[in-house]
Amino acid sequence: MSYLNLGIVAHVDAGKTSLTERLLHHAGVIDRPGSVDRGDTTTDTLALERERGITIRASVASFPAGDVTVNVLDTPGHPDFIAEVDRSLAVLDGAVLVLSAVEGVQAQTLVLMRALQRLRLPVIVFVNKIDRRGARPDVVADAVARRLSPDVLPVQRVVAAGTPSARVVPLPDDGLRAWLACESRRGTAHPVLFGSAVTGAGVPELTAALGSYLPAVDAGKSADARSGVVFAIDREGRRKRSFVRMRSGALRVRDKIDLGHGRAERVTGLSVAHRGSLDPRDTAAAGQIAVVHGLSTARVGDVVGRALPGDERASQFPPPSYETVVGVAPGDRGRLYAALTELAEQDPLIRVRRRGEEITVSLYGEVQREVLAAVLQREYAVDARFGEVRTARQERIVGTGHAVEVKKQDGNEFLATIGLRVEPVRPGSGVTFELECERGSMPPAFFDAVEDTVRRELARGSLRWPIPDARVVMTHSGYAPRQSHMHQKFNKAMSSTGADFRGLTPRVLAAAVRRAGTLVCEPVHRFVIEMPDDVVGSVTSLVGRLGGVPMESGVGGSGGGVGVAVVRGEIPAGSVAALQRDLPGLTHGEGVCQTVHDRFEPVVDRG
Ligand SMILES: Nc1nc2c(ncn2[C@@H]2O[C@H](COP(=O)(O)OP(=O)(O)OP(=O)(O)O)[C@@H](O)[C@H]2O)c(=O)[nH]1
Ligand SMILES: [Mg+2]
Repeated sequence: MSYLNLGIVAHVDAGKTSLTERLLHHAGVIDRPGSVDRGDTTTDTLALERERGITIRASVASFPAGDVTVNVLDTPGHPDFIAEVDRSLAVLDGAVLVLSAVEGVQAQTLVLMRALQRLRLPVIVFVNKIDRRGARPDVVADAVARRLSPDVLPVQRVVAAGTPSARVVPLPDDGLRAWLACESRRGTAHPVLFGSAVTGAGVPELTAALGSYLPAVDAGKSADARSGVVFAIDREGRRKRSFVRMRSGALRVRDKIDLGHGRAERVTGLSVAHRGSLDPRDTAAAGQIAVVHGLSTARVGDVVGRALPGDERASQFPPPSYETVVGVAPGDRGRLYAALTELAEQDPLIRVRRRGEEITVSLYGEVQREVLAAVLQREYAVDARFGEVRTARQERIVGTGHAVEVKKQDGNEFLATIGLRVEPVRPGSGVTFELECERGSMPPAFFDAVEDTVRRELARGSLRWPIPDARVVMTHSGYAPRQSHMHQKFNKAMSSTGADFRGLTPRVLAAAVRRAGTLVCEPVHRFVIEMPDDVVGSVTSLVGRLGGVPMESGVGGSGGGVGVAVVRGEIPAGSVAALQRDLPGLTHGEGVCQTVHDRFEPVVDRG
């Protein structure tokens, strides 16, 4: 038996969920393909997904394709839910990147393709919606080659495009297919296929292509050492479920698992994706996705068993650009914080910060805020009020700063000596923690307490804003050994505990960061605006007024329309809402603007 963990990824509304239904239907797993518009698909199961007709959480179903069992992960396309996609990417063997034959290459398509390429994942490009009026499969295939990757090769052509009878015909194989299969499995070239998730055209061909162009994992490795990774967490009722992708070895009910959070826990229940549902099992084998009960301490990214190189992978997508203050009736504040913390555990890119009475959550956008409000209300019965969405900022260390506090000196009330030096590093390189003092000078638990606190404080932004990148060096250490008065018990007042180190670290760190100096940075987005060509002048000056920089302009939209102009450039995230608001008025309602986060840059005073 072999498995293929397959991601279906695309921009919003490209047809991922509809295509997943078609694949399940073609494999005989469901009797008739469900419909997003009727709200009865296999993978959009949340009430909110069915009401809104969009995917919010990734979900898994499985179907047979030849002798391979395909676990298909249908992912959300709305950029507000990119964190879901990110987690799915960590466990894929390959992906189908879906485009619409009408809308073509979108900003989000590029973002996704770049992430897939960075991970060297094998990708099949599927141009969907060939039945829809206005479908231009050839134009879109050219745009794919031009903008996504030159290493693509269409293996079909479409007849009767743009009509309900549109279908696909294989192109003659002039010896290239074997080469393409080989390159595709290595992620270095990508076949382009066409079809329609509504009529089912091209779906049998796509199913066959999964076997030829993507690599499956052999379950034969079950005897090897166990290795798996937690890639999603959710709750069924109040019961926590961990989604684990098994890479080698096996996982069984009653196995004791140590995820590295201080205590081993027992697997109390296990299911695997089987056809359209999750089936209870005793064992999950290499290649399978297991839904595991009993791991109450599990977090996304945890390794089950043996770690492999690359497990420490960083997020493929930028952090949220926005944040908002969340308020509730005073008596509900504790419940709100608990609910948000639980949600953040399911979604590690959602950061919850609490400073005094104020609770802030980070967000990708307005839709995510609406969904969060609905989830809090329905699942936690918390009536939350959200403040204005504002730009999430970060701080960048610019110099070197050092601070030391010695135990029993200068009013240090903690039984701990800590010295920390903070240094700048290249943006994007993360936080590193190193020791310049003797490792043997203190029990390891105290060093761990300092490191954990440093990382938490920097990520939390308890100083002002989160500091994602820094080199932190511990220069001084000291503690009071475990001691007691004669014939008495262990005395906390005379001996250091972890709490002394956790208590003192924030203060030393804050002093070191203050001395190092920081720059406040704001998120900058890349934008693409399509508009009638007679308004380019007024749109570029609007962009300029909002602090943006138009960098490139040309004619023709993604499909090369007549009289359509395109302007690309960069704009501070804080100005995106104003741009979206003012664009229709300047463009006779015809301007379309897409933006994606690019990076954080020091805030410029636009006076
Ligand atoms: N004509 C036509 N419509 C399609 C096709 N595929 C999907 N649609 C329609 O496009 C809309 C979006 O389809 P979904 O399957 O929800 O798209 P999605 O990519 O899963 O959307 P998100 O999960 O929200 O990103 C629905 O109204 C579908 O009926 C197709 O091949 N042809
Ligand atoms: Mg969907």
